[in-house]
Amino acid sequence: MEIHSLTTRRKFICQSAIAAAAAIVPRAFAHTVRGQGRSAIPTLDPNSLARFVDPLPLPAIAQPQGDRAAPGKPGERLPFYRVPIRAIASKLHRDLPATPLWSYGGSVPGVMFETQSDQGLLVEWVNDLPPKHFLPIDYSLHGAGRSNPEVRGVVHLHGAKAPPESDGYPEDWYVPGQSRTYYYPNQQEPALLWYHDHAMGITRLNIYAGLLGLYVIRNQAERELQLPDGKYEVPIVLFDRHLGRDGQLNYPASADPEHPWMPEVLGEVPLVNGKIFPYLEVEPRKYRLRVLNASNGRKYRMSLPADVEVHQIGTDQGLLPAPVAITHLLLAPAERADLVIDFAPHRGRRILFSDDAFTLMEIRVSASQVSDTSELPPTLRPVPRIAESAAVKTRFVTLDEVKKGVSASNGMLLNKMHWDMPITEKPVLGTTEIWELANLTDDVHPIHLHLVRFQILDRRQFDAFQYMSTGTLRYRSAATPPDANEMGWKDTVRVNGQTVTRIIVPFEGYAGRYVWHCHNLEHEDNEMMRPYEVVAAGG
Ligand SMILES: [Cu+2]
Repeated sequence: MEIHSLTTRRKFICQSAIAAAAAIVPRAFAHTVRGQGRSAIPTLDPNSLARFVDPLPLPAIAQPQGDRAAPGKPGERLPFYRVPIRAIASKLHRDLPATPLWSYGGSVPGVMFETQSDQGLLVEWVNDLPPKHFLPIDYSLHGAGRSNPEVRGVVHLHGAKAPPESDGYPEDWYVPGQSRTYYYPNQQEPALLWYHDHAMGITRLNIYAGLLGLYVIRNQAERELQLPDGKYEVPIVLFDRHLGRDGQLNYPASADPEHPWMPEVLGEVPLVNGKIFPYLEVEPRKYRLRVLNASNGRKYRMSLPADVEVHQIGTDQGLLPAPVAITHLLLAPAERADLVIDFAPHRGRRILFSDDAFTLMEIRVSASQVSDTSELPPTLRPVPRIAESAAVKTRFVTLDEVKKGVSASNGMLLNKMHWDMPITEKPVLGTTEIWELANLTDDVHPIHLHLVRFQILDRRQFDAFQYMSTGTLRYRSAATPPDANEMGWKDTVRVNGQTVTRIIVPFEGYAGRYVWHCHNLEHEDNEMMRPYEVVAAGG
């Protein structure tokens, strides 16, 4: 038994060494990782697979099943969708057997919603999952105890301004055989949103299993820009996984069977829209690529060859004020980027779409002559900067790494507070606040607030050690403004290690209870998530 576990541990050390060469790996990673349950299956080395043999799959567009009365407005009818959440098997690569996954609507990424600003819709999310989970639950995590049913889920539409009862509160999970109908008013500007599971304590496992999909909001003003559309607009969903050579999902576990939680999960297999090393055939003209990082913990730093011009036109919550020429694209988990790339100068060429760690996809530009009436306009939409003086309150909140009990694994907290402690963040509906996110750790944490969109004010390094030992905040640098491609509306912000990142947030939409959290899913599941409550003015 001991020999067995040593062998498996060595195997995973090799994996993490591969990952370490390519990406940021936390200190705890290398010496605590081992497989769980499936340790007899050798790990798949993606370099053993043929490259670019599968076309890039595109998710099917969700179709409404008639209409239903709008909540609270019986005279108004809204499109009604029903999405089954169920186990599927999907081929991730031509030469691998099909992989068991969990899916929204039959594919991973799931069925894709296309809708318009101010066109509300209803979705019945139907839990048809099997009764047993196939990934290793850590029963010691808050909300994941053995008294709960193993399989449970709740859907959150990331980036949506949705009423609290339709936001997918982590404790609002439900079990196989049940469904919930959520109302998405879409009273917000065009953006690429995404929906995913948010069940307390097992979100990382449910999303890893495949519970994620895209949701696009459009409007007339955006159509008038004549950006590339139709088949010239391509969604790109990135995530990474550990796979066995049999193509099955592996989720790593710590060496402590009572506390299998891992602080960070970086798979060695990159997937684009659910395929390993796919290819995308394009015409020599402009394309719009809408990129989502749906990984549990991996940050991507993507690039194309230096002579291929890339303009970023949008971020999490829609268009930037103007296109920004970029050479690299940094995306942390849950961030989105809207890109325009003109392939006209690259007729007949094969172009690699890469990350610092991986080759992701091959883009094949046809040799044909085509006409292109789409535009890359010099300006996109106004994004007025919110004046700091508009804020009625400034909150200083910390991002913390803590030792939890006797477990060797560290936990992550916000403001040193656990999930079930009293709510401390209670912004007033209709007011604007500045949140100073002080990261006391060395790692980047992508922080996401539900319900709202915000702007990044600046980032500033500080002495985290001095702050922790004396409570004094001493800055080490001048404040730096956000990157040019972060100057739009955001809903997720990279908070770098030992840095205070300031965001300015108008709390608009609905009063009620929401959450804010780190979007590294391993952190989120180990309590780097807190409820917050938007309170009605005068309430
Ligand atoms: Cu985090």
